[in-house]
Amino acid sequence: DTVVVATKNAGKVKEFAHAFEKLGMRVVSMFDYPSLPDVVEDGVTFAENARKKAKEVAEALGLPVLADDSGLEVARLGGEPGVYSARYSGEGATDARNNEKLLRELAALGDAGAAEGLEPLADGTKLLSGARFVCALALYDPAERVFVESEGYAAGFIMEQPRGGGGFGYDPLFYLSGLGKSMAELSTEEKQGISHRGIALAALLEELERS
Ligand code: ITT
Repeated sequence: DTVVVATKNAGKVKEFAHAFEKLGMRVVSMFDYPSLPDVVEDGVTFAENARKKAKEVAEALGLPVLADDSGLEVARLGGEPGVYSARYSGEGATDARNNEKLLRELAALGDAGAAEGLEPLADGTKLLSGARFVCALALYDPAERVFVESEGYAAGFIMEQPRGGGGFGYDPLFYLSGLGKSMAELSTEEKQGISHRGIALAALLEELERS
């Protein structure tokens, strides 16, 4: 009834804890194992990094471990920051600095090459680019030496100004046109229903039920 998640991201911990609580399970994270060394995330894909995190931590603990590698792909930036989303603003990166850097990079493009269909919102807020969140999940069982993997995506737009106080990371800048809200304006429960992480987790649980 305990799931080990190989993450040191408090936002992810909160979302996994919420999801697994509904299944009667408790989540422990790398905050509970402070002496484990950080996994070097040098993969070129989300899936590769998720597998690496799950396997290294699972082998160190001798337990099945779930890992999440995720990020934001911005169309007008050619898919950046992608796998570099956590450290986009460099040494000492924080969510706030990463968001500032994202707005700076998009502002530097000016209106040139702006994607079509980016009408401002009703209050005049400009949309700067199409974007999507990606989440790759990997569950590794060190006894069986098998992976179960899944991916999830959430499509939206980058707004010129942040909105909402929920979520984490790039959520305040990520506008969901279907809901007319930013990802940071959703409750944890609502975010779970539509997010890259919620979708990837549902797929992983389905896969586990089949196997
Ligand atoms: P762990 O590796 O310890 O899990 P991390 O923050 O380094 O934590 P990643 O390497 O997967 O995790 O980087 C993910 C980054 O992508 C994260 O720091 C956010 O900036 C962004 N991100 C991922 N999921 C997000 C979400 O649901 N909402 C907003 N931003 C998200």
